[in-house]
Amino acid sequence: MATNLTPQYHEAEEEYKKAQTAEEKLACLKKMYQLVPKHKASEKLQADLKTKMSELKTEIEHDKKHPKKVGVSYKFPKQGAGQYIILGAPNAGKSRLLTRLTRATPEVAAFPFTTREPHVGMMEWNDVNVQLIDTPPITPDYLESYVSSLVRAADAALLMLDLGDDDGPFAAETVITRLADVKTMLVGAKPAAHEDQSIQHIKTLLVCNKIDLDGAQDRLDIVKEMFAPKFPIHVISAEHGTGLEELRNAIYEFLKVIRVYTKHPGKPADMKSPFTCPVGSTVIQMAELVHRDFADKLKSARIWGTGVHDGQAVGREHVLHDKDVVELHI
Ligand SMILES: Nc1nc2c(ncn2[C@@H]2O[C@H](COP(=O)(O)OP(=O)(O)O)[C@@H](O)[C@H]2O)c(=O)[nH]1
Ligand SMILES: [Mg+2]
Repeated sequence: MATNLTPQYHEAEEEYKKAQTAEEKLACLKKMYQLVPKHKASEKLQADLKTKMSELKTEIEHDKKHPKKVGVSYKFPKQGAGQYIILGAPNAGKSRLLTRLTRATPEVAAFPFTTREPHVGMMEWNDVNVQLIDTPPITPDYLESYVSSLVRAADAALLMLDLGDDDGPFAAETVITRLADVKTMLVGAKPAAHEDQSIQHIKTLLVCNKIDLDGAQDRLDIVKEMFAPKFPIHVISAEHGTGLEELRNAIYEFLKVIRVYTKHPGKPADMKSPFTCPVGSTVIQMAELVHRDFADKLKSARIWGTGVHDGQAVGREHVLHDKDVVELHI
């Protein structure tokens, strides 16, 4: 049955098709509904319009309660043996630490909120690199949403604490609670299993900075009471370089990875750029890192290193050790 729609109705429908937001769409639908001739033949159309209007109202209500996050977002593809995110309150020395451990050049300044966007640098540790990301500060009323996303994506975190400030330990506690509010838990060690899949645990080193300043030692005692043994604690002066080499080692070791060097049959091993894989990785897991196809294609492997004779043939499930040299046969 024809519904004899008016040109005005068709106009409203055109507008509806171009509408961008839920509000605009709803306004157009209301107009269309008014313009539909109210008779038997248009009953189905009237009902359809009503359904669409009610769906849009629900959508608008939902968006009001859960505003879509607008604004910047950053992604840093992982490079090197692992990715750390540097976190902390304003002025804790996050950016200074990045300049000390990498060649990155974020601004360092004696006033808060100098760092407005993340900076990334590669920290050398022997023959591998660890990726460090410096971030804007986290305070009771300031947490960029992309920062929590970066934390959740990282392999580990460095939580910087300012020993030059009486408030330092509490400012660090705030960072922990702010992130916990968004289901991102900084922990000293990842739990073996946990029920709530929406919660992300990030293993974290607590880095107490500015040990060179007056009163830092006393504040460190408070820190230990508050945070030991929850987090591994490292004490440094980013400004003076105290404790930095120990921290560099700890950053690498905390990743719990091993270095594996590859070699081609009949050729010397490539001892310059090892692959890194989690402690406990097997030959087949390492082969997958080298090339996705290798998992299927791998026929055998020979190993030089820990617990094997030089060039010993091993199976796919053989567990690798740090500094093993592996020859993959496909
Ligand atoms: N005395 C002292 N000052 C430091 C140390 N580390 C950083 N600072 C200073 O603290 C201020 C804030 O440092 P910055 O790295 O910009 O902090 P961020 O806001 O956490 O990135 C700057 O003036 C730094 O020079 C340190 O170990 N000792
Ligand atoms: Mg900074």
